[in-house]
Amino acid sequence: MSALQSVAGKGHATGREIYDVVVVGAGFAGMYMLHKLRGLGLSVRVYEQGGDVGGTWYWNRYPGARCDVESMQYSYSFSDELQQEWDWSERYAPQPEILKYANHVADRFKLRSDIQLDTRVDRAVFDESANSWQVAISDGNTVTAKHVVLATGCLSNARMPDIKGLADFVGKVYHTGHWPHERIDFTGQRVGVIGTGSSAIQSVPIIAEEASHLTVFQRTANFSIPARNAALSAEERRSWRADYPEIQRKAREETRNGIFTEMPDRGALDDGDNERRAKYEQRWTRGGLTFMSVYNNLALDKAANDTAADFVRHKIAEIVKDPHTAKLLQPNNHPIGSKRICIDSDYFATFNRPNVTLVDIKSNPIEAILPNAVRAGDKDYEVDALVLATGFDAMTGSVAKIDIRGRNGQTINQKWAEGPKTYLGLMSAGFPNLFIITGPGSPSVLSNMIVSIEQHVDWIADCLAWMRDRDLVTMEAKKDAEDSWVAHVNEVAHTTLYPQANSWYMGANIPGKPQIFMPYIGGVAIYRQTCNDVAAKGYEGFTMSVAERPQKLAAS
Ligand code: N01
Repeated sequence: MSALQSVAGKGHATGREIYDVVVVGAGFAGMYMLHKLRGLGLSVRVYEQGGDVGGTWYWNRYPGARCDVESMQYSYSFSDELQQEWDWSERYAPQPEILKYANHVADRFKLRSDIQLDTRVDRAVFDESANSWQVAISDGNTVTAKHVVLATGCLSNARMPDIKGLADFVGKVYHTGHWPHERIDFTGQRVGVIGTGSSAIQSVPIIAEEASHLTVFQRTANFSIPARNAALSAEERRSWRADYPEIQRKAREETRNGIFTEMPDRGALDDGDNERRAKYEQRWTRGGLTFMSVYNNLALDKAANDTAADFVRHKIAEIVKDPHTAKLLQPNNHPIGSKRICIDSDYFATFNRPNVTLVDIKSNPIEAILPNAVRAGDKDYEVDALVLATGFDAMTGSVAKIDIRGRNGQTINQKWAEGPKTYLGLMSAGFPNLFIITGPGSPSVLSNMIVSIEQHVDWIADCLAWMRDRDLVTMEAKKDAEDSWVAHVNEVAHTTLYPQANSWYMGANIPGKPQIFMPYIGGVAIYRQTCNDVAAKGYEGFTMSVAERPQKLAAS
């Protein structure tokens, strides 16, 4: 019997359970990980902090929340039956429908029996003598697992801003990333929204329809492209489905961002003004994230990027009637796309409404929140409710919340004090048998998350099967392989315009967080090939050890 098969355990934790794998999180990553590992015959326990499955789509219930990747591409590809039977209703699915899909997957693949909801993983400590993890969970139990997979999500740790007086505000305070489950009715209320990222850009138009007055506090103007959301017809769904295998193969193997679209073969400066404008116009009219893939050098060449940025600034000036407001809404301190580009439905037009005010808190920062107002630039803006659309401690935040201790008691937070260090975004040296799905150092947030999640889950499952076949009990990233990968991630990032923005990709939104470009920007196709090559070479760059023998074998 293999080392992995020799451990078993199911059911509710009683303090004595031993699992092959503990998975942290039951979002899209955790659910698929469970499904794959079950297929290998491993015993798996998934712990989920939320009251149900769905991860980011469980928490982000703010008005207007919907995906910015088209629904037909924001779908699992691992089951043809699932793809054929699920009907998305709109081009960009709204949050309730995505959550319904997550629940459908949980039921269809009978995942729930191995998922323990309302349970936080507080601590995971590697026991070097037993080559296993001791995982302490919020119900008071500690379980043992040979492997731990962090499926904790990249944008899961909602960030409350540190603003003086916030605790004294007498009205309701909501965070977009932690929205209540019941519908919030803003009818007749004066509402303040702080932040103008994707979450605000989606929620502002909806809140404006209900509120008696909406005040939007903007520190940084953002680029946003119209979503052009619409109902999906049966014919559109049919035509996607007919070509699904090829569409998905191309998205996985040929694109940078895991989204199937035309591949640009020209740079922005290769076209004359009129031709370029016509192409931008066509993409603006079509809507969506593919605006940025009209040319192949928008992320690389500032002069090329300026042509796209100018186009969008011009559009904002056309839409927004008040010239002062239009000027404030025009982004001017970062290249377009270097912060996550936003996708909206009538965001800019919302500022033409008489009940909406934009306040520039770049020039006049918020001084304090008063019991019934926001004070900025010596002026008090009275509000009855506050919406904090202030984002997340991205990529590392949900890992950092868990007290993870690897070899010699080193914590992951100590190891990552100067920025996350991983090999391929999958493992961190000194933390054997601990995998991260879509971790820092992998394409993750720069890609269609479903594509990246499936790639990581498949790779991890293949790796565990490979280990089992060889009676290997531990796997760990080698420090030199990790150092080279971290340097590579950084080097590739700096060939692009991305590091020029103070973005959450850089950790710049969290005071004191090291400013390192966290995701891998080389693209999903190259990255997948790299991971496959590593596996084909016997997991090059990783150290493995065999069962019942402390000595290590270099698998490579
Ligand atoms: O968060 P953000 P988000 N005082 O960090 C401001 C994904 N997502 O939740 O830019 C005042 O982008 C901050 O200002 P600044 C998507 O990947 C996807 O909107 O730091 N303002 C900024 O304006 C996205 O990128 C979808 O100057 C403060 C805003 O708050 C990511 O999640 C939908 C402040 C935060 O913007 C995060 O988006 C929603 C302070 N103290 C989200 N602190 C879709 O799929 C922060 N801000 C469509």
